[in-house]
Amino acid sequence: RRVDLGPGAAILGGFALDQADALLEQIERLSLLAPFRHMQTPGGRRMSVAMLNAGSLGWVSDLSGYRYERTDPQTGWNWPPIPPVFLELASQAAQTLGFEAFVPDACLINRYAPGTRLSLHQDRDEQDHHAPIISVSLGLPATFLWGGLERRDRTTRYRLTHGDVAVWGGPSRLMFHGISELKDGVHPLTGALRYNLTFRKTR
Ligand code: MD3
Ligand code: FE
Repeated sequence: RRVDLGPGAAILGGFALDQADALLEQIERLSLLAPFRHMQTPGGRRMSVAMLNAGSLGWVSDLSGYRYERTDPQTGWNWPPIPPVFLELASQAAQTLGFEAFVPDACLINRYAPGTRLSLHQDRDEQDHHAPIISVSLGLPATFLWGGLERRDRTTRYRLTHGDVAVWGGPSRLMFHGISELKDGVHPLTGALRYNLTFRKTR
């Protein structure tokens, strides 16, 4: 099941189902090294999404803005490396859309509880806008909002469920997108949580 959203962008339904157990095990392990935290927006608000990073660079938000950092500001340590099972999956998904030799340097893991949302935004903190972003959804389903190149453009809703992988490349790389408030629910593998992994090449 593949849903094409536009040039360079598609949702690959269930692409990660076989690896889901292994991915969740690695998320658990990573969370012991760089705990999930609610970052602050530059405007001083606490994000409802909890985040952790793996890779040589990690996405950080605080009162001074959004950026990629080599170390965890909470501990001063480097972020943990991206687990091989993550890298293999990201590369295979990228290849499906024709992006060869995709090697991300950052993996951002978002954790959603019921009520958590991610408002409409563009991902433009990466220097390399040519490389795609790969995303993997695990646990509870979510409603994904897919807009255009302008914030005011109308949005289309898609459901992202456990095991779905999406590839965002080419002209779709800079489209506005977001996640609606997560609904209550229980997933056999994650309980009342949804996880989303994004793989990025930041430089
Ligand atoms: C379209 N994450 O981490 S995944 C993000 O489910 C983010 O946690 C959401 O948006 C989540 O930045 C949505 C789908 C997604 C991810 C990255 C994209 C769509 C994208 C980058 C460019 C265009
Ligand atoms: Fe995003």
